[in-house]
Amino acid sequence: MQAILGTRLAADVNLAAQIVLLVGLWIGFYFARSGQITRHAAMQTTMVMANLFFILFVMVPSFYQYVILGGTTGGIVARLMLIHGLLGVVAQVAGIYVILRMRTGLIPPRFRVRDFRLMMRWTLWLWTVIFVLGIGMYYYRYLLPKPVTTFTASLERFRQAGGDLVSQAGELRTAAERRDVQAARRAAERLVNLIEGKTGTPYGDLDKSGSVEDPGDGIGLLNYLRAFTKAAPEAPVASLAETVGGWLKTIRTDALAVIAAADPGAVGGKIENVVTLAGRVEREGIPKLMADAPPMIIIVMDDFVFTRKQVTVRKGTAVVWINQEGETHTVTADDKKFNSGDLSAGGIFAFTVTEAGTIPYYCDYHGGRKGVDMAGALVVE
Ligand code: HEM
Ligand SMILES: [Cu+2]
Repeated sequence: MQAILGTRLAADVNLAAQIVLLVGLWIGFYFARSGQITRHAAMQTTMVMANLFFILFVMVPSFYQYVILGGTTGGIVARLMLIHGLLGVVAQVAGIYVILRMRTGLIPPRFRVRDFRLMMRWTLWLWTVIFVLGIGMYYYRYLLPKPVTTFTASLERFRQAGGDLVSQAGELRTAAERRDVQAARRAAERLVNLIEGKTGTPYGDLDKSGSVEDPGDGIGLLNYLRAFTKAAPEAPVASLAETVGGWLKTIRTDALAVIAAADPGAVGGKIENVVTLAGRVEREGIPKLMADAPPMIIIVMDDFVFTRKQVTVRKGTAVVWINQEGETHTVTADDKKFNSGDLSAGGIFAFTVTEAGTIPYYCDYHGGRKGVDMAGALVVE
């Protein structure tokens, strides 16, 4: 069902061509073994020169888009591309070298490999390995079904996070009363992580306990607030989000003070402050935001996928995308109705749908139009 146009067409044509070229080279090898040298030379020359075309017009552009423009070096596809591309250049240069060596006098004597038969054999094997790596890339990009996770940043999770905030603040206070430094620091870490989310700083194993504790979904309450602000940039939502953000930042600062303190009993005032503000976020902040905000949904970008590939939304819904990983992505409509530009870790983009219909979109670096690789679709009703 996937499109036969867009980036996928180039990949499919390249794949077919590469199979032909590899088979041709092995047939050419057989010609050499059976003494048909003229045929051998003609075959290998044709295959190597034809490959130059595919390298220059399909593979280098694809590499340029994904690895260079996207700045992507992480993830299996990018790693395969790097190894494949490096070896590919070596194999292609070796192939051209052999052709020049055999057919012309252009290679100066001191650059002439003595055992060029061995070299040809090595080149053919290297080529085969590169081919297999190429198949691997094709498999990971276009064939392997990407998990459409059940993980969704949802407003329901946002609402629950208010309760998490209150219960961690409670634990913090109890721990401090018992002078339990470890428990206090653990609760403080959970508060900070809940507020920052995994793309925030600080985030992580703040109390050095050996594990990262985050009772939330990793999005971070501050990012949820930014999503609200993007979805409804006017008052009252934006100003309310700012107020709640101020409370959360104070909680974060005070929680960090608890982690740094030798005795949680010494920062009792800050802990009381955390308890008060957490209650305010839960009771006043979150419910009011949810009541005032326009209908909205959040789509997370993580692990080179839009975690909800296809979503059905009502007209008037604000769709908010959040990039939750260190790779740069874009949210680009196939028809360019919207284009986020580069979104790095924590980057947010919003678009309010106003007309019924299907809007396919993709990441400009890791996907393509018509649902290729990193891509998704909005179905507006
Ligand atoms: C002997 C040389 C080479 C052979 C036999 C070869 C073979 C292949 C094969 C079989 C594929 C899978 C089909 C596809 O996804 O398009 C592929 C893809 C690819 N190759 Fe090569 N390749 C060679 C050289 C290179 C070089 C020099 C580069 C360098 C920059 C390169 C970069 C890529 C990229 C980026 C893809 C993924 C294309 C995409 O799916 O968008 N290859 N190659
Ligand atoms: Cu991307």
